[in-house]
Amino acid sequence: MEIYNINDVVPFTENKKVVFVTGVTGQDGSFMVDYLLKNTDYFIVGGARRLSIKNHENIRHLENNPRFKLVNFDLSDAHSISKIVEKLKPEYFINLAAQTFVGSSWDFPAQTWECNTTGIIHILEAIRQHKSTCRFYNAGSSEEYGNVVYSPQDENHPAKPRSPYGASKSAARQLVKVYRESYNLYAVQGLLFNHEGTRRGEEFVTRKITKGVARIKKSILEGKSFDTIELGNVKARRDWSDAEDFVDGIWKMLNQESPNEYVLSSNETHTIAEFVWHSFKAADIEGEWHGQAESAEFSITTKDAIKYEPRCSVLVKINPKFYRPAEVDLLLGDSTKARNELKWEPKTSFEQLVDKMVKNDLKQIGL
Ligand code: NDP
Ligand code: GDR
Repeated sequence: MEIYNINDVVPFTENKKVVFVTGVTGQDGSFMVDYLLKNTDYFIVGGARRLSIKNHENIRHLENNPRFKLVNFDLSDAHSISKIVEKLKPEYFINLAAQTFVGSSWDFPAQTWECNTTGIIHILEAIRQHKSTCRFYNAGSSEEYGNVVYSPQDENHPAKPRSPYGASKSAARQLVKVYRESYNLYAVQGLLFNHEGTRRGEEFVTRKITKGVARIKKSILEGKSFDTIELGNVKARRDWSDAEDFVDGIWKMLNQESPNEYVLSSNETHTIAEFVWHSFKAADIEGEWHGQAESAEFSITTKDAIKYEPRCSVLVKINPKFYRPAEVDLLLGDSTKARNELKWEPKTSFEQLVDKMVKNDLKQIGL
């Protein structure tokens, strides 16, 4: 899909009310664009980086949509962000772009901060200067709770981040609040717990598992041996929901009488080990965990197991290279405030989410 320069996109938006969404090549950004095209009449401009190899998989279906255009956007460039707001004068600016991978944030702490924190200053300044009535959403994260002091975590839980990523989101939340209070901007940062789906990046643990399950299922059906899935800490607990449910919550946050902070979560927590079990189950492969810590393994228990060589009975094993320098052991959200005030609630259960992701990955490899 063509990525326009800002001056070239302006003629498409003349006399139209615009929503500007960033991170549209990613999971949430692409689902947000779909949601807005379906539920509103706005013209949507998506922000994307020009890369040498295009990664437009999640937005390919929007190629010929007359209400959607892509513009060059990078969180690290204050000048271009300012120009985008000045020229588009959007009604809403929804920032879903970020350095999103917690694991990488130890390898690239400064770049993580530049995108996730300094980048937010660039956006807030652009809005303040060029369109102060523009409603701004920034994607916040339960990672800011980190080393939790109580469960479940609500909007009042203190920030105790455990990664450069968590720290960058926590600082951004303070900046959004400061600009909201100093300049009377409608600027909100949601506190979103993990959300997944068919467009989830392949490095995140849920998609890594569901893709691995599909690959193994295919090998089993073809009678071939397969490589075991390798994971890090499978005891960590996460509060997982469906990303498609969350974009509705974000839009509701942006359309209240006054701006406020909200947690979005399923209010359930599950270990990575449970996610593994449910994923294989969704592909009709039954297995069980045995062993402890680095020797833990998940192996086939179905009657079919006897058909395979012993080396093919292990489906998942632990590889310490996936451990993080510091771990967030437990996340469990309390989204009561959003459920009461926004009249929002997730529609997809944990089991339905796992099933949907596995079925999607099976379909992608022709099963
Ligand atoms: P993804 O990793 O799927 O997408 C991230 C997007 O950000 C991609 O489109 C990526 O573009 C873009 N991006 C990265 N760096 C830059 C940059 N310097 N300039 C412009 N664009 C950039 O993330 P999600 O959709 O899962 O997350 C959306 C937001 O929500 C993020 O802020 C994330 O931190 C936050 N969040 C996500 C949660 C989740 O569970 N999914 C939970 C809580 C918060 P490219 O394709 O070019 O790399
Ligand atoms: P998270 O998601 O760090 O919660 O951040 P991720 O899926 O990367 O990790 C979740 C948990 O799984 C453990 N884990 C592994 N993780 C990955 N990626 N790969 C593995 O092999 C593996 N094995 C075990 C991790 O240690 C961790 O405990 C996501 C992102 O979407 C953030 O942008 C967002 O802010 C938070 O969710 C809320």
